[in-house]
Amino acid sequence: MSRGKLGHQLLAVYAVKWDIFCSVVDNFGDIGVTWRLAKQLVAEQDVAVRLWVDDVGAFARICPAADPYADCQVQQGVAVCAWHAQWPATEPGDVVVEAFACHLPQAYVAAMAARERKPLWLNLEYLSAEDWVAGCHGLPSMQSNGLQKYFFFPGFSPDTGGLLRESNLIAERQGFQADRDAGSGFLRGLGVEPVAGSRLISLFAYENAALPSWLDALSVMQHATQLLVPEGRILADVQAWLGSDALKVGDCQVRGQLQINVLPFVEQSQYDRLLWSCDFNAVRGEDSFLRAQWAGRPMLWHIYPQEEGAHWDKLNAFLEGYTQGLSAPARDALVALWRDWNGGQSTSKSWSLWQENAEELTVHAEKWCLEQASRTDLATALVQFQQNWL
Ligand code: TRH
Repeated sequence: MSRGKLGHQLLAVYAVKWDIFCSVVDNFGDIGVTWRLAKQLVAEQDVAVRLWVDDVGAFARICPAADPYADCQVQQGVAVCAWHAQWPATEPGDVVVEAFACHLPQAYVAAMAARERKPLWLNLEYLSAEDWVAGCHGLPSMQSNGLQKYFFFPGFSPDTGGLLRESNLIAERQGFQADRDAGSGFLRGLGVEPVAGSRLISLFAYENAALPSWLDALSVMQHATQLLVPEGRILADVQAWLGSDALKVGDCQVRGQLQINVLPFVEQSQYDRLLWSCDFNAVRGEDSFLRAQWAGRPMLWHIYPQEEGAHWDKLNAFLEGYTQGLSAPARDALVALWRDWNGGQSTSKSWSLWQENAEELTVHAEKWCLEQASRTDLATALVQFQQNWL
């Protein structure tokens, strides 16, 4: 069925129709965030959503049930449509979300302006803990065509748009973690046999010069570690450290106290479960970074590197908020480890300091999660914004 047709049919029965536009810059963060938002809006807010994505192949990696070649398909109640350069005539939704300042098709903007009742146009920005975010959240951006466009900033403080979090997420995660067999059963389903008594760590990161020092440290620690590495960019570095042949899904290698298992790249909700199953998660980008916080377990963030080192401000701003309430030694250990990891420096000293403060940092991770989860979530905040705008 054609893109427009299926999308329109799905949208026809709902009162409020949303169009979300996603341009995949690279990797999976852009589609990861917009797909979560689209699913949640449909499941919890009773609106119709069309998700336009310019790389359906990237979408199909995080949602393997999807057809990477389909022009339009319905997945979990969301009409997911291929956003081709050749734009078809399309009736715009009531709310239009351009994710991460992607540029909407000109013909679509013209159709928005031609509507009798103009749509609400929102630019959903990247997540940042920087101070200026609260001041910019909700600001209008003047348009010459009579349309109203606003900046919508996710964030960690109550004066921002909040964080993506499904309403039952924390209860579901806590139930999973309280069930002793849930995590091991889940890992077996991925082809990994959990090693009794080992600490479980997941590793999702960009190429990282700090990795060898961390693996060195893990391999000689008193406590055994099982490191779970989904297929991805960091695998080549792991392989180089092992000095092994090309790693593939299902591989398992042991060096001293460290066992490394290579996992498949899994469906997005399964990735959440992987994070819930582990004692410590190394994550990256935006979406896995947030999901590691919802896992309530300590984490290590590999921030997406930006030109001229702009990401350091973002990293420091998050550290400033996240470390509130920690003792000075625990805060210093965490900050040192995150800076070493992101700077590609040896983590041998900072990891050992981190270990000394592991207990406090573990308790703190759950506390931070619950504190953030007490705020209005992003999807609800978007809907409230739209209702107040009417
Ligand atoms: O993939 P990322 O690095 O994404 C990005 C993009 O590079 C983007 O352009 C950039 O601006 C942004 O980071 C900051 O990391 P992220 O955001 O964590 O997205 C990964 C997604 O992949 C997330 O939704 C989780 C999902 N995922 C799975 O679904 N299965 C898996 O097995 C794994 C490892 C991840």
